[in-house]
Amino acid sequence: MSGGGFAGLTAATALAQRGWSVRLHERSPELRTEGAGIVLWNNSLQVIDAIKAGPDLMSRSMTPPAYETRMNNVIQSQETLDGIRWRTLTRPHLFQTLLVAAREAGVEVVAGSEVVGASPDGTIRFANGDSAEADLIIGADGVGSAVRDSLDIPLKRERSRDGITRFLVPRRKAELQALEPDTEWDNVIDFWNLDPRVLRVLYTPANDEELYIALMSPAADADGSRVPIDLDLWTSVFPQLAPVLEDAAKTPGRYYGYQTTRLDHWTEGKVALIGDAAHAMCPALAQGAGCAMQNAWTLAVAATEADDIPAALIDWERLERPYTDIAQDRSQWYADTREMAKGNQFQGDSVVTATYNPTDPHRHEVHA
Ligand code: FAD
Ligand code: 5PR
Repeated sequence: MSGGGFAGLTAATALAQRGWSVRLHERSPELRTEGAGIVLWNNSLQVIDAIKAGPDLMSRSMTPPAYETRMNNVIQSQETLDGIRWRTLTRPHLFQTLLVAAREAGVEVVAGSEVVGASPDGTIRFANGDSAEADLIIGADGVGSAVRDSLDIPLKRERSRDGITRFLVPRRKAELQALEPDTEWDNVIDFWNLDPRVLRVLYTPANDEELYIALMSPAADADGSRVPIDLDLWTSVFPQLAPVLEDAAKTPGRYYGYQTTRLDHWTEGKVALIGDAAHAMCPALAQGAGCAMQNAWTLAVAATEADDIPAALIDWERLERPYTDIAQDRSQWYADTREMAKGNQFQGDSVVTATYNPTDPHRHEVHA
């Protein structure tokens, strides 16, 4: 296994729990996560339950009362997402939850170990010159995947015009309440401004103490995408968020551009790619990690049941890929059009992946 992010930790845990002996190689000297907050939907929450990490995840996460969308501070929609399971949390909490599950399952984690490539026959190669043989090799090494690049799989990459800077800051609910008493500050609130200037703040409470805020601007807007953030600019557009923007301005931050990568195929011989290595996507539907975990789980199940690993991997991609493709396509469309600013986004094709249950053994049965 190459890569100890959300994809790699989930696959390693699910395999080890099924009796595999799993070694996970992580390039960084220690296992940790970058970024601030995250939203998970039913598809990944089912996986969390299935690897027995549910209680840990639930202990420090929340389901906000509604997903609210505003344009120029006018409410467009307040979606209560009835019947859809979703949780907001911090990335460090998700990461710790998965790391504990991996350790309990007996995964051997090797930090400071860089993978440089793999071959379809089941050989994995390391930067220190070593190599090893395995029944199954998983490339979960992120958007810059060395495993993927070593296989020369045709790849299409699309970069979007917008990008985002993400922060984890204290909630400061009482101060926000004082500035705007009629607002439900436990909601996710997606504050859009398109005119005269494209600037957006996605406000996502992650638990009672921590708030995730994502500040979006076009990459071409030098002041909007500057880090540390231009506090005067952001508070002039979003005065009701001043207390939390002040905290964000004290953090260095990093501006991330959006990108989508699509591979011709996700598997070759005994090698499979999952997560951003296989299918990086724009964040609009909050499904990058969700799809990573869903594919990690279904891969572990398919490989365990397989007589012939290469054939089983091809079958796995054929059955599972449509749920990722639709999330990539919808997220890309939202990034291109900024249509999310109109609200009422969680319907139809936009919730196909969110409501999927990858742990249901009967999920691919055709119902007459
Ligand atoms: P990564 O997290 O990139 O992990 C890859 C790991 O592999 C890293 O630890 C890296 O150090 C290691 N590695 C890399 N190269 C090597 C090598 N050669 N050898 C060994 N190890 C290596 N998703 C959601 O589901 N919900 C959200 O709300 C959400 N919000 C997002 C917001 C933004 C702004 C962005 C940019 C993304 C968001 N995502 C979200 C997407 C999500 O963060 C990613 O899809 C997810 O983290 C991918 O996980 P991964 O394990 O595939 O890759
Ligand atoms: N949802 C989440 C998110 O972090 C972003 C988006 C949607 C959880 C961006 O950071 O639409 O861009 C989005």
